[in-house]
Amino acid sequence: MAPINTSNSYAVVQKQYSDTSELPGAAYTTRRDPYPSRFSESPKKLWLERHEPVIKGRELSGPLSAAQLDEFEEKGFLFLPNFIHGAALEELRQEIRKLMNQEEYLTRDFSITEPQGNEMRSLFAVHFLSNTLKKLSEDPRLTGAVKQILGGETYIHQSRINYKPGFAGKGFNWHSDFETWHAEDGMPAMHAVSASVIMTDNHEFNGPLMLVPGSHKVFVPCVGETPENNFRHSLKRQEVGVPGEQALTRLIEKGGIESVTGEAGGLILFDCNVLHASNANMSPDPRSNVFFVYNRRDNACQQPFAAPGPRPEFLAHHSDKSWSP
Ligand code: 6CS
Ligand code: FE
Repeated sequence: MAPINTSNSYAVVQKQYSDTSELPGAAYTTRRDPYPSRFSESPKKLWLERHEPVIKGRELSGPLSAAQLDEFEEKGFLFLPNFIHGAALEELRQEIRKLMNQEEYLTRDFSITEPQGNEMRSLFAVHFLSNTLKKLSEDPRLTGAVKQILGGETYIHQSRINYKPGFAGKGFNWHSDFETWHAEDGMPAMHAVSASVIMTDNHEFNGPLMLVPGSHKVFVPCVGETPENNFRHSLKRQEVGVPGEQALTRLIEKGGIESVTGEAGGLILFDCNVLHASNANMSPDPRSNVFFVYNRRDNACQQPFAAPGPRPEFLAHHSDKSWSP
């Protein structure tokens, strides 16, 4: 295995939340962090190497072909058009409409409204709110693909519906999900994958997902300490955990930017560390998708690596614990 980077330039500027942990066992008090982030000043290196392989279950049989696994390994994502269609798609779209129209969710912390406005932007923990979505998250075509990628048993770390209403839906800044899950949720290593089923057509103008192919192969430490209760702000507009422009520029020079456009019912599988973002919805057509994040069971979250305290469970589920509103 490649050596862990312990460069002093990182150690001095990163607040060692882990060192102040009062937890018994003290496993966290001396833990080294291979993926340090949330620095108070710019780290010397633009990125660090990734330690985990991207594809860990190549030998397992499953729905993904060798060529699809190669593409995922190389680019950090894969689009499978027409994953759901016909009556099944219509049933899901109705279920999502029903969930997004639940008035009583609007005032709850697991529903996130637009930065300016009252429209629901994200609804979390949806596999616990809806049996239909739980069933979708257990679809053998999904769990089979996830197993080929991660190579072991998984649980759902996070689930959500994202919704960008026509004209009003705002975008998401560039980020790696793993950077947040590691810093704020204590996810130790890169053994997670996101599955996003697009529930509306995604086109150039309604704010489709944009990704930087190949960016998942490195870890970009970010500048900016994590404020207390950062999630209250970051889910509306992420400001910490956003890579610097120099790193972004270099990675985009190498890999470019790809947006995923396609018809409702398509599936995007993406690595937990691939850099991604999306623009505001400038069209009349709403854009929505449902996300499940699968994390390998042996990679269960610990104490956060770079945040004052853990986030609420609706953002970071425990492997063997159910959740209810
Ligand atoms: O906070 C999270 O878990 C997810 N949401 C945002 C806006 N960024 C990081 C991660 O994708
Ligand atoms: Fe994300």
